[in-house]
Amino acid sequence: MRCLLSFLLAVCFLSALVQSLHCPEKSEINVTCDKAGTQKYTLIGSKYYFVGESKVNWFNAVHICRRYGGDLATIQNATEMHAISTYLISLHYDANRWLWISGNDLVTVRNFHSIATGMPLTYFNWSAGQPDYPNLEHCMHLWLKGAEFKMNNWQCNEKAFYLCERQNDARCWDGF
Ligand SMILES: [Ca+2]
Repeated sequence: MRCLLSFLLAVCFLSALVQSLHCPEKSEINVTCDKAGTQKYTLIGSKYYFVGESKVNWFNAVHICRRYGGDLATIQNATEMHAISTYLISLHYDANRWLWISGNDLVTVRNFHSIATGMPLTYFNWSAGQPDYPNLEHCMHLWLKGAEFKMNNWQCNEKAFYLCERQNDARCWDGF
């Protein structure tokens, strides 16, 4: 009897171990923050995002994303850009659906940084002729141009929808 119990415990332990090693990513997660309620994020490519359904200026979009455990999206490479564009098109988002993202050159004109990471942006997918109006348009958004969503700079106090990305809980750590 004791042997059988030990055997069963061992099986349980091993199956739990295997399960923890094989951890399939969920297609959606629910994030709950204090007083802000629960926000559903959807896996798009390798990150979780949600699209804001209200039109707000860029500064307010920064606040709203953070309130729900996210940041305005920082698109870091062509793979992420393509995944987001494909997803937005699958939702039938059209050329009227402009979405704020994290890039801005509010500090130094033409030196775009992410408000989420504080780092200079290294990937851009500007639409033709962008960025323009260097002293007027300091905040970045996505818009549908032709067959895909691309980047534009626009006036930060204008109102648009927004794309939030789940915050990385382990963004920084002690290295000393
Ligand atoms: Ca522009």
